[in-house]
Amino acid sequence: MSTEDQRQVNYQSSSKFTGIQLEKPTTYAAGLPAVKVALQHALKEMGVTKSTQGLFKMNQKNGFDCPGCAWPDPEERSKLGEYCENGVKALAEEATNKHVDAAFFSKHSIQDIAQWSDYRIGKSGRITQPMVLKPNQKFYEPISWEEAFNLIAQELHQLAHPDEAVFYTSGRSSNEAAFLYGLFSRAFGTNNMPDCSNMCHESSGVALSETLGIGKGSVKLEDFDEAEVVMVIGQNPGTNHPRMLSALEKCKANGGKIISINPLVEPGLVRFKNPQEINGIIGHGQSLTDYYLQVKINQDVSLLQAICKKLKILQDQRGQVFDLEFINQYTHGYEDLTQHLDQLDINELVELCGVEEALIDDVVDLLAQNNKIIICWAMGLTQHKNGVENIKACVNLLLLKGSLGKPGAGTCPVRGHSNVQGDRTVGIMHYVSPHLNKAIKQVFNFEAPTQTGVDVVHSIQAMHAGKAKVFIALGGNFVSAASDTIFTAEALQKCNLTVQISTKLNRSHTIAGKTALILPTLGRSEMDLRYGKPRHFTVENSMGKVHRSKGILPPASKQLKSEPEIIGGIAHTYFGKTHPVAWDTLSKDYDLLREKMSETLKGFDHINEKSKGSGFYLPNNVRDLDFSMLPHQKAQFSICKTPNHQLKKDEFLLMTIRSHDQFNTTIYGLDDRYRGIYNERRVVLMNESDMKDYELNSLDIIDLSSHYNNKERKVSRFLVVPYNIPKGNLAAYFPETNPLIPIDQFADKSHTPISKSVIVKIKKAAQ
Ligand SMILES: Nc1nc2c(c(=O)[nH]1)N[C@H]1C(S)=C(S)[C@@H](COP(=O)(O)OP(=O)(O)OC[C@H]3O[C@@H](n4cnc5c(=O)[nH]c(N)nc54)[C@H](O)[C@@H]3O)O[C@H]1N2
Ligand SMILES: Nc1nc2c(c(=O)[nH]1)N[C@H]1C(S)=C(S)[C@@H](COP(=O)(O)OP(=O)(O)OC[C@H]3O[C@@H](n4cnc5c(=O)[nH]c(N)nc54)[C@H](O)[C@@H]3O)O[C@H]1N2
Ligand code: SF4
Ligand SMILES: [Mo]
Repeated sequence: MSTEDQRQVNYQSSSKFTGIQLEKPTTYAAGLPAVKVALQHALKEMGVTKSTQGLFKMNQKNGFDCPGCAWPDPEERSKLGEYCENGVKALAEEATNKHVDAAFFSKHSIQDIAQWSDYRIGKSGRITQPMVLKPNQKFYEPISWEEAFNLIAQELHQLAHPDEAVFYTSGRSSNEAAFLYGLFSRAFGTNNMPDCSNMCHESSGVALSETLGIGKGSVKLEDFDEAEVVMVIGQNPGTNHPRMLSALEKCKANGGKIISINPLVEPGLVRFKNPQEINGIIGHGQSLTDYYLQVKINQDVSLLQAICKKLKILQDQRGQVFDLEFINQYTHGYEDLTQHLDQLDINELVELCGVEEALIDDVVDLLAQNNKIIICWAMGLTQHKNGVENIKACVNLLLLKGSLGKPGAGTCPVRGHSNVQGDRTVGIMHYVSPHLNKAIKQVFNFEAPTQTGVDVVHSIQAMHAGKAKVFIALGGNFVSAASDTIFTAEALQKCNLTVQISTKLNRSHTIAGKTALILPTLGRSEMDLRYGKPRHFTVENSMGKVHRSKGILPPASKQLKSEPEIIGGIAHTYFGKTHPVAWDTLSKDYDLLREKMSETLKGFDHINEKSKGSGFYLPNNVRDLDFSMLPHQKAQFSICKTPNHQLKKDEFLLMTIRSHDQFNTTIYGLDDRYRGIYNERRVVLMNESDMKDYELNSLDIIDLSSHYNNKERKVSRFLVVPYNIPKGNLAAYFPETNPLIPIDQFADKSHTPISKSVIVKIKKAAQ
């Protein structure tokens, strides 16, 4: 039997239904149900002692950073616990008592595991020892760390060129691990460092760099206390950044107003019952959104243009609407933008975005009167063909209002993974940073490569074409997270070697290269000991603050290594003792590693000292209104193209989103509680009038297909759920629908897959 036959596995989640129940969407987020569900998850996965220990230290100054999202911690931490329901789920998932060991792998072949749902795969538990899948084998076997490092070094030595290796990073790695990993990739000779942010906030990074000179947001958490208006665009914080609701609550209490822009009315944006306060649990909670604009998928630019055009009309009539002083002093391109706004047809914009004009007028009045404005956004803006322009349209509005570089105002791209921003700061990127290369030469005495590397989509294409042959992943679940699942799986299977440095079992462990390794690592919450003493590392939150994190729970197994130790082990074995970088020492002595980081990276000086307590902010030019690094030494207005999807009669725009019970490809449970969908993930949310047109009833079974460049991609058997979503739009969960997203459909400039606007057709299936 050939390798291909032996290794034939399922690339997708199981298509079995799990017993759906529908209820009305809830009218608020959190409250008592959130506390109940969080406790259930904690006790089920970790037991009483570990739950108590873990939750007591999560997000506390002397504890560990929540492994969930990147939302920052307030200066004063709540004594009732500084975490949310989904933070508890993230911890429970990581600190689970369930383990995947050699006995597990000898019982289940990769074909067996691949038949399971993502939920079942993930719930198998923590991986406890290094495992290898040898060529033509179906079962992983134990391997020693030394043998594993030798195997990797051997495969890397065999490559004809360093660009035949790919070093992927997911955003949960510490600054220390990511720095060392980036250093190794560069010492090895390649910038092939695709990163989960390529699928995530890359569009934000590109747009903000081009317009404001820094790829990060400008606001601090305290700015929410002072903001007069907060706009939440393309983001579902009730599920994905739950403690952001406390910041919105506080903003409201101080008289601020909230505008939400989203095709779905997300309950978490409507009302919040703060579970950290008694009133939140027993009372009615705080209403959040004042103006809910139910925009059509990918029509945010039309809506923002309509808003800016109407503001411009008011400015022309009565002045005092735009901050002309700010515009004169700090911006470039105002004339071009206003000319462009004048040319746009307001009726067309209103029609395209699908929002009632009277509501737009109310929002315009509010924005005209205030200038402390924060705009928050996430995947609803970044994951489109025009993802970069979506964000530039937000920046235009902030620049017109002078809402940057002052308290209560600014940009707030809300990051996903808990250290995705830090990973980029410390050097995980596929493009060349001349400054970093120069610093590496000075500090480590080697020449870093000057050739641009591949990002996620281009690394997949390179592996598929046989141009890249070794794939190493520092965390993540590449096959399920990337677009075009089948193509991505084929790409990985063509590799000579795939290496997954992981905490938990996931689908990517079943999609193996000719040889595959699983290298198990410590999680955030676990004690990282050296000579019996606990070590800490550092992370950066969504607002650019770097602070310490120290795990306190007993590790899932004695055989686990920390991420820096694994990277150091690979590098030391590959380079030997004579290399200018002391890989072995650096990977074990984090203080020394941090000293090297402070010599190499901007803003990291004295990091060992400064990261204590609540940490320190990295430099941010927007906060200082310094745009000297931009071509005109000023912040840049942008002309954005109005999106106009010319859909055929039988086509829909599909957005692939998260349910309340998942963290990316990790499925915590089967309920999307706020949206009222229980015990099922294979659903498509659909407008009732579209259902009528297609003669579909609630819970009818449909197949979905996409047709790009004459290729049909298909996913089968999804249940129709009637939902309040604009006509012509659909929503379904990721990663089940990733096979529909073509590998070559991504955002201009940022290359982020178009996960939120996939053109699809639907077809009724056998019931
Ligand atoms: N519990 C939990 N927390 C998480 C994650 C998780 O999976 N689970 N993932 C983490 C990661 S990596 C990330 S990046 C973030 C993701 O956080 P989000 O971006 O909030 O996640 P999504 O579910 O992708 O939701 C996107 C939102 O955008 C809306 N949307 C879709 N298309 C459009 C559009 O065209 N215009 C507008 N205005 N809105 C649109 C959707 O209706 C949805 O409300 O969350 C992080 N936190
Ligand atoms: N269709 C569609 N696709 C999407 C998205 C979408 O909205 N729609 N969102 C995209 C986004 S925003 C993102 S960020 C990507 C996410 O892409 P990834 O980051 O690749 O995926 P995750 O599901 O977060 O990875 C989970 C795995 O990481 C491992 N892990 C967890 N913690 C640790 C740790 O501390 N160390 C190590 N080494 N491993 C760990 C575990 O083994 C776990 O199974 O997916 C993208 N894909
Ligand atoms: S908001 Fe994010 S970081 Fe904070 S506890 Fe919840 S999941 Fe963790
Ligand atoms: Mo993300």
